Amino acid sequence: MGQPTEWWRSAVIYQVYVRSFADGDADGTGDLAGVRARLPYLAELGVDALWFTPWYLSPLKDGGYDVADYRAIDPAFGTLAEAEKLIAEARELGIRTLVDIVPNHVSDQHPWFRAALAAGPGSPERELFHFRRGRGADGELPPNDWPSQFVGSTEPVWTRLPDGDWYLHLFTPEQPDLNWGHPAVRQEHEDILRFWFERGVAGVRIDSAALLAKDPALPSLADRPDPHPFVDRDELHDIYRSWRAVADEYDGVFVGEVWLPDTERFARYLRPDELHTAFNFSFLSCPWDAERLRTSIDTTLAEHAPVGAPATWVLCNHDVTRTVTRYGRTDTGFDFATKAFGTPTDVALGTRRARAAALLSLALPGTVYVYQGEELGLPEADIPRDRIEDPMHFRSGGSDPGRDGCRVPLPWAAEAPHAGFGGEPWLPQPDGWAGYAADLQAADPGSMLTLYREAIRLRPEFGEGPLTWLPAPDGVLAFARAEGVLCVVNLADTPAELPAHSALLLASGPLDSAGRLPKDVAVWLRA
Ligand code: TEU
Repeated sequence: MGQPTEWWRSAVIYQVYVRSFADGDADGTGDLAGVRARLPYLAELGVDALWFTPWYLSPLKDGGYDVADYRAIDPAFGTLAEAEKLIAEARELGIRTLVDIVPNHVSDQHPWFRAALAAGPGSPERELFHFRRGRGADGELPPNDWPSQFVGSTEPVWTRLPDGDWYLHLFTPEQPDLNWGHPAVRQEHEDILRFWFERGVAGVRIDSAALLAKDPALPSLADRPDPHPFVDRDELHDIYRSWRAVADEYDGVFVGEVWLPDTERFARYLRPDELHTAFNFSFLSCPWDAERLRTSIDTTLAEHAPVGAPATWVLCNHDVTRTVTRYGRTDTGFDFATKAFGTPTDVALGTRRARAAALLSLALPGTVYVYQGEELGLPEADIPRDRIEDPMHFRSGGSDPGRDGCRVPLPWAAEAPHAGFGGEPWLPQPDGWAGYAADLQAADPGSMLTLYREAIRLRPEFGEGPLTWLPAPDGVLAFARAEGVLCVVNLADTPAELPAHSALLLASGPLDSAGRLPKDVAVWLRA
């Protein structure tokens, strides 16, 4: 027998967007009390860990990705003592906790930024950020031409202060970028990591992980600087090596939010002394197409193998269009650049495909992420324009619908007010939302929730072994894992014969009358 496998190499990790998960005090905002009350639900779902999007003190200008104090819980969500209880209670149920660290920027209400504003141009306080004089005769032009990292945003990444200095913010003006060339910034983040590891968290998700390091000259992109002045810079690897040393003291793990098209560059973050894992956005963005999915799976496995890191499989998160809606469209891929209001979708078709995609992703070797509500098959909600809060919408000049449609408070109980979420939800729940309620689905053997529960329960049958593709007709994905368990997904127009098997373990939908696998259905079989 070899060493027991490290838990994070084959885990199911559930993403909790606290604000919309469950509202314990009925004020319309989800909170830690709500999560604690629902821990039995999460245990029954069978997940190994929870990733909490930022729960720290924040003005919530970007859903908490604008942190004012990393060592305090936002009062809307609860207290630090409650977070500690939650971490301990989850652990008693066998569920680990990951927190979300946002190292690229802080809130403009963070004490460091307030001090920098007060201290004025040229002060040491301003060296913790990127303050510069502007271009032009009177410094009236921004220091460079960098584009916003909210894709589709037409807004500048520089804001000018009355004292004439400009400051850099790759996201909103309320999220000033930190200067990672400054030793105090590095020291502070290592302390923050320790603070949370000391409180029992098992891991950390790293927000915008490939963006923090900047070329100190802040050159304009028009001058074609090489390397890129703020994406994927080599200095990052040194930062993550020192973070890894901290994590290793606590057996902690990292998952990086690394959006990089270059697979070789991506894999560099996963070297043995850097991040344990990173999100697989190629799989998330991939259209519902057999060849494209197969290529994405093969590329993913091939890029991870040399560095010995497990792959992750992600279908959605708090930034992207919900799977059920996306898979029901003509264009089933995800791309920030093509998001638009009113894109038609066939939710029944999308749901059928999302069920098959759940079985596909849960059969693959590596770690799977489930975003809250994915297990309920929630569609993307249409948010009335006057209720949209997401800055991505406003910074696109109103053309991008933003990300609120995947952040609507969850339906828990069909008969309760606000579908059992709690108080009047901070984002409106669309008509019919109660029909997706967890209590209805728990009692329905054909529901998405039941499918997820069964799939997560059966997933260990696949073991830890590698994936082997089996011969299959065009449009059919069929693979075996070393333990002799098979996954077959039919994306072709015609029904497919099942390979020889001794048992059918799970199916995302019924087989046809001849026992064949219909279009957009997946099965797990024992060989
Ligand atoms: O998202 C990061 C993000 O939006 C960018 O990495 C972007 O996706 C990329 O540049 C596209 O090419 C994270 C959070 O998940 C998101 O909710 C926050 O709004 C954002 O960071 C800012 O903290």
